[in-house]
Amino acid sequence: MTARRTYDFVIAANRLPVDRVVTDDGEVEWQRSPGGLVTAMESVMRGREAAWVGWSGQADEAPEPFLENDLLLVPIELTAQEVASYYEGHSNDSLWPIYHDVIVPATFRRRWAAAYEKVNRRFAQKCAEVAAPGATVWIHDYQLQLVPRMLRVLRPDVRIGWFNHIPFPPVELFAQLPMRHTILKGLLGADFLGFQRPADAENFLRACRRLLGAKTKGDVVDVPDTDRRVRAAGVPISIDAAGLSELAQTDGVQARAAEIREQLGNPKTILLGVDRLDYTKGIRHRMKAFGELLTDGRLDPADTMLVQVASPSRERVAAYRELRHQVERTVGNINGAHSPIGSTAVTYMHRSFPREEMAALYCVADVMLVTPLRDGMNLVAKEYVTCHDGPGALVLSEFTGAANELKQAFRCNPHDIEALKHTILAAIDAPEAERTKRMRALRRQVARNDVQRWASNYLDALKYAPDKPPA
Ligand code: GDG
Repeated sequence: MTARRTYDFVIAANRLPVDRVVTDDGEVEWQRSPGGLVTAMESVMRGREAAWVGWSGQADEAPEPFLENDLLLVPIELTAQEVASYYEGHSNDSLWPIYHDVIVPATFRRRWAAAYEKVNRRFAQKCAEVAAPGATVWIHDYQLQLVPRMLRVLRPDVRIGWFNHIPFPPVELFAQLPMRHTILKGLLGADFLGFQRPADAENFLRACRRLLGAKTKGDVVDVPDTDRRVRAAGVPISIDAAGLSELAQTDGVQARAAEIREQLGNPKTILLGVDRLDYTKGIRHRMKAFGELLTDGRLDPADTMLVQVASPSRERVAAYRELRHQVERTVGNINGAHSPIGSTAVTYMHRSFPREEMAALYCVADVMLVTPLRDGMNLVAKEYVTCHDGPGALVLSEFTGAANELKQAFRCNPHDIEALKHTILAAIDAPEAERTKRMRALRRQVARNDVQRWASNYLDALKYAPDKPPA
């Protein structure tokens, strides 16, 4: 059917923006997943012929390309073994730890690396098939770092951009990767490389100088042995602030927020954590600080409680299973030691919730705890300040990309437990006027720099990247 048509705007990401659901009568349906990337793309794809290349999330299954609201979805097939080697192995057990400060040790396996190359080639070939002459192809994230170069070889006519959702590590860590040269050369196939922070782009430029001997001038690299130049710069991602703020203000969400407060027993202070259950998110450090504040008697479990949403993530990777045990043991210990009869000091939920429920939780939280040890951006911080209308407080780790922009947050170093305790208390105890003022400034910051702005900034940077100066 549509397979032979080509498109002037192509997105490639590990996952398609849809989830497979089986209806009650056994039919397979695809539901649009509500992520921020999809929303951002909707605004830039409007009025364009666009295709999205990605994996469906099901191993050994490759549905034919299908249309979803004018967007052609092009599934990439992955075998169960490729899911284990390309995705869980090389992407999430080799690259992810290296790109996040080696919080847990990285594991390298040659067959994982080989599968990563093979799957990247499959993505590149599919992009080459669906891209129209002179198309723009926007590739996303650490799973697809070899695609830019592979695609350039197949289709030198297309404009290629890549955006990294996670940090880019300092060269001292990056250099551990057996595939380090291949990755740098792979990325240099693009015209423009976008990162969450300028510091990530600088790490990339330094790696090009040190490991490839490339020359750089400002934020532009001369690609060795070619006459090409590639720009690398920070373009911080954001959220659909207007859409989320509208959702948070609906009667349904407001009523649910009041109901949650009631169900929690109307405590004076509700602290909230929302994370994928990932060792980068600093959940254990947060729990430790909260537990000690209760033990020290500086917080009273009768009027302060912590709600922690930990959405299930990468459960087949050993480090994630271990983290789950540790977090659940800690929650059990805190609750065993401190929960009053009829309530719990920590309400822990290891499951996912609909967007409306997340918005209600953000509305009800007096203090939001965002304490990652390393995080590319952290959208949860931006979602909280957008939803919470009133005197809230955001405790934000300095090791998130978001800390670069959200200057009115209560900033913390999660490794320093004593200081973290201090910051949590400061956020709880700050005068209402100060909390209101800080939150207003934060909300304004996110509203001005929303995901639509991110996407258009990115695409402008790609259009005017140095190989092609402004007309
Ligand atoms: C990567 C980078 C970067 C979570 N639980 C539920 C749920 N969520 C939503 C949140 C938020 C998103 O998932 C998580 O985004 P984060 O940015 O916090 O973190 P990662 O998943 O690690 O994302 C990160 C991001 O890419 C974007 O570039 O910021 O640094 O690691 O939107 O709300 N949503 C729903 N139910 C849940 O239970 N509906």
